[in-house]
Amino acid sequence: MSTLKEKLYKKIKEHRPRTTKLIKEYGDKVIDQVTVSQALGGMRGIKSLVTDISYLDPLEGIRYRGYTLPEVLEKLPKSKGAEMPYVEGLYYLLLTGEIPTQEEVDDVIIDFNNRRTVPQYVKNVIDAFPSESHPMAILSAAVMSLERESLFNIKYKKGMSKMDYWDATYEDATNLLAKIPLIGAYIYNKLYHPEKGHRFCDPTLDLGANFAYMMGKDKPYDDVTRMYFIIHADHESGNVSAHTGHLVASSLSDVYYATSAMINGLAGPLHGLANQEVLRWLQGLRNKMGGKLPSKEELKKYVWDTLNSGQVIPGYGHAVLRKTDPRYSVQREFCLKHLPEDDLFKYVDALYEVVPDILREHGKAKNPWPNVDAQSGVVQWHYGVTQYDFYTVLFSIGRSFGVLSNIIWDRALGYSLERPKSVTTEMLEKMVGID
Ligand code: NMX
Ligand code: MLT
Repeated sequence: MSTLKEKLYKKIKEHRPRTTKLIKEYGDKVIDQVTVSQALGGMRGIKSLVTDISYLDPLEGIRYRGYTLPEVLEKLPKSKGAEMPYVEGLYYLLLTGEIPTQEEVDDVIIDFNNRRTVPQYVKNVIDAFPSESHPMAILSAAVMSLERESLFNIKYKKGMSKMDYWDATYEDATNLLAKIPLIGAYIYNKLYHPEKGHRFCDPTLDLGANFAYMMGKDKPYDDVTRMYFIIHADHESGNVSAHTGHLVASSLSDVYYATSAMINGLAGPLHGLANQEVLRWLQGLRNKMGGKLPSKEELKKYVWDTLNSGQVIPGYGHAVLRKTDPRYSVQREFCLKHLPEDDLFKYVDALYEVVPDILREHGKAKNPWPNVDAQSGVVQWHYGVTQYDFYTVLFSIGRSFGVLSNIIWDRALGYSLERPKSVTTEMLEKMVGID
């Protein structure tokens, strides 16, 4: 058993009695109530999911296992000369709640390297897609095609004990996490650089550096990759992608079904696809300006024109956050250090000066501040990943780390099949006294 798996098992055994006690002794305690607006309005804010992997405070932003993003980036081990930590170290933190030592991360890196093979049939599935297909559709299908590898399914058919579900799920999840960056790079090269062909992975490199290598990108794209995957990994459990992954896995569908479903949820423009929408919108602005930096008045007009035509401002607003997203700030810091003169970065910075006030004046969005997606495309664009359809694939790879860590813990704690109750409109009317 690997050091990570051993530590995880220890944590699982320690944690199980806490969940059992809560259900047995406090099962009837009320922790929230549901209003009509919540039932009709996307269940916003209802406390009905439990996760220990991350927590989102509306004013502070995300914490992974109690650590803020700046703390995570500072504390996790890094390779020599790197600015950003190993993604493998993040997996250790999300699963165990502990910051790993260099030795513990090295162990995870070796384990990931041993699992880094993408079967030919997955490449055939990717190659069979027409080249105009959206990379998210290809990614979802490629992950789905791997389903036949599920150890959970093989063991389930043989009559595995519930107490062992986490183990087979851990194996499936770690296999998928080791492979999904390779799948992403394969899709990128197939769609956008078929003339260059595909690179095999380099076993001497960690996940972030190997992804950069397979994408054909030089330094500091390895750090961009690490930063990108780490900041996108988790955002507690109620967001569409994390919730979809959890929901599908709750029926004991294996991690391949659950991850493919999570990818499909992330592909919507109100969720992960917003990062590509931001770039499309910024390009629209740049074209309008003929490449020059717009004045404040020109920017305001562009923002108002977008709102007045009934569209949302992509990269702004949030269902939970009520401040600037710390994921935006982490990327902004990176841009200030590495690409302060980048044109698009200047556009994004200038928009930050005008959009919040306009959204306040517009009076609809509860949160006028930028979210993660307002900055993320700019960094990719700067390093030559200008095919913005691909940005949500990068988000998906990062998000897989959080979603799969959650699903392993769901299995370990025996979380139930998810099945909330619905009512009809007529019932709702009766409940509030409408005849
Ligand atoms: N631009 C214009 N209108 C907005 C915006 C925005 N950026 N954000 C919210 N609103 C509107 C929203 O459409 C709704 O209008 P209506 O009453 O006509 O339906 C109203 O403000 C109230 O919405 P909220 O309660 O503030 O936001 P909600 O929780 O429903 O939705 C988002 C959250 C993120 C879907 C929403 O803010 C949005 O559409 N933002 C733009 C898209 C985006 O950046 N999504 C990425 C989110 C982060 N991620 O990566 O997933
Ligand atoms: C996310 O990262 O999932 C988004 O910010 C959306 C959310 O948290 O609702």
